[in-house]
Amino acid sequence: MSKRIITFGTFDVFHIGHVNILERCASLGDTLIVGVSSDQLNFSKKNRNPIYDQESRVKIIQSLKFVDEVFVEHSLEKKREYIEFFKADVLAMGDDWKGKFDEFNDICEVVYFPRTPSISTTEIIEITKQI
Ligand code: C2G
Repeated sequence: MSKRIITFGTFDVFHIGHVNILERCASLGDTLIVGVSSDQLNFSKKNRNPIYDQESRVKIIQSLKFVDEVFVEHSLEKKREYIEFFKADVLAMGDDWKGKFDEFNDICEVVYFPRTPSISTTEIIEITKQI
């Protein structure tokens, strides 16, 4: 049976850390489904608007060869519904979320990958501001 992997993220100012996590997620199974945070959800999480709007972020993620399905994540509270709706066998995230999604291991396997060191959207924004 084909194995379905789901992951979530904002993926703003797309960078190598994002490529690495999505590649690792895809390596766990056959189909990779990615929930991209809506602009509104990003604002509620980070108290700022993303640099790239949700339409652009979705389009970037859709263009990756190891991504199969993309949807907009509207609410952090709906993770269980998303996992069930997309029939995911595995939920995979970077380890900055370690432990945060363990409650879903009754309906799927939960995997955390090490973050790519020394790069983040916030850091890129800070560096760019200084130039
Ligand atoms: N990531 C990574 N290495 C980095 C930066 C990010 O592995 N250097 C991973 C994160 O761990 C996450 C994914 O890339 O799994 C997306 O990161 P963000 O865009 O920062 O996503 P975030 O805002 O944390 O949203 O429902 C969960 C949230 O929506 C996740």
